[in-house]
Amino acid sequence: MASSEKNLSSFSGSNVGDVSKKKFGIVVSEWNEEVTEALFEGAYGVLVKHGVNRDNIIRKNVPGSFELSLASQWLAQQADIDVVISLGCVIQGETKHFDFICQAVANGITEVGLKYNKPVIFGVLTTNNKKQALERAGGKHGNKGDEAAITAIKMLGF
Ligand code: DLZ
Repeated sequence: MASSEKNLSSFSGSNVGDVSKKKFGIVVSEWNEEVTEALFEGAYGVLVKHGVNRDNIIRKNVPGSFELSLASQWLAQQADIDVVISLGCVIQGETKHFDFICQAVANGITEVGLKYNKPVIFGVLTTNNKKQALERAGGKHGNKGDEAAITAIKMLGF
């Protein structure tokens, strides 16, 4: 279990290859927008910091996390896109929606990566409440958007 104060974004950004010519697709879910915008800002900032050309970062929005899989596929099937980052935030509610969406997007994103033989990064927060989500979107537990961007860069250097 993570400690209550631990920054969970403990990925190291060191020793990564040259990504200046790589093209990144980022899909952002609009549901829980405050959180997903923070995830996007984190991811974008990390990519630029590591030398990615701003023109090579293609952002697309979808209504909710359930739509991330298909939109990721639309980007992954574009030959010039090297890696896709999927960003979303699913918060536990009073219905079974949470379980269905989390499972669908995790499976869907996995399938897209395997089908197109490209990294498709799972940058989706799945939390009990909004507070936990914000803590992981630039709060005391780091930013899963940063983490997703580092993961994308690392997978390109595999
Ligand atoms: C419907 C729904 C619910 C209840 N909760 C969330 C959520 O916490 N996070 C999220 O990204 N999307 C949610 N959605 C919307 C679904 O992802 C999807 O957009 C709709 O079911 C339409 O397909």
